[in-house]
Amino acid sequence: MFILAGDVTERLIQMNETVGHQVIDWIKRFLRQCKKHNVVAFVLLGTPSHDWDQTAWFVTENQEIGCELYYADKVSVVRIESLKLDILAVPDEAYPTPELIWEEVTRVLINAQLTTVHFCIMHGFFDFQIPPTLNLKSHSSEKYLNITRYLIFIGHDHITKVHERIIVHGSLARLRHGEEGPKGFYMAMVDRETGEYRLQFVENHWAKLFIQIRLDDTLTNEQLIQQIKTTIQSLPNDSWIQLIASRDMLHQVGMSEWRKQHPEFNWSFSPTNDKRNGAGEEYAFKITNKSISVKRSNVVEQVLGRLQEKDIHPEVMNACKQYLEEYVENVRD
Ligand SMILES: [Mn+2]
Repeated sequence: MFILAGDVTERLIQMNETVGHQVIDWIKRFLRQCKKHNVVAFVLLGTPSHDWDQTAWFVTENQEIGCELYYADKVSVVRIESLKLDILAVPDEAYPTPELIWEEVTRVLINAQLTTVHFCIMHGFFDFQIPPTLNLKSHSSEKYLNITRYLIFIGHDHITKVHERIIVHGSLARLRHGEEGPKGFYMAMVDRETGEYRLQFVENHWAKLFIQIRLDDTLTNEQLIQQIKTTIQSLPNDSWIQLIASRDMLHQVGMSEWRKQHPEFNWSFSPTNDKRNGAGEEYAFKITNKSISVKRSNVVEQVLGRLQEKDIHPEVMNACKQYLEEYVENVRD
């Protein structure tokens, strides 16, 4: 089975963009390879502001290709008959809090008449992934481990971590500074009798490099320039380099000169008093903007949610709900 645990794309893609064509072409090639090698494909919806439901392209493209594809865009138990596996799928932000998501998990397990599943495929953060100082809400690793016979795969975090039987696979490529760890994917082999498993991390050696250079303030100007030159000399083109130092030092080493002399790299300069430095880990968690895509399945809930904030009489609300539902049912796509 080949698992894509959410965030296949990182933004909304317009149909007239070249990258849009490339993504659809990639999806087709991926599905054809799965079909050819008789591999089950499992695709989970990730963060709404990254995937924007574009992952549904897999389903549309697969209508002609016909590989064994499972697409999960809600909290659900997915039964894979060909492999005799029960999978719990948990997309990102399926409900406003991890507690409500867990309630839904218990509900879908009861409906499926199950107390455990073989694997969980999830998107979001577990408790052990969040720095304790941040006090952010997250999935309980204990609860999910208790209902999982084999392994849990969770997407969202760019950096890979393994905690007990939970595999945070991380991203395939590097996306920003402060995340210099290896990027790639995992191969997992599970003995279905004993539950014993073997994990192999396959590093993507083509992942673009993001290198931070902290300038040592005890060095002379010439030594600093030498420090930068030594670090960048073996880097592949199109690497991202960030110099971190006080504003004065950054001026001394000549920011625009580096850009001019080495246009093969992407340069950025970060003064040490910039809050984003040194707190890279915390910064990564402070994304509070929420994006949603309005669609037939959620438009009533979204409009009523807005109206509820406006202190409208319950009878009027009920009438609105009824009219909206009727309208959505009758309107054409
Ligand atoms: Mn995500």
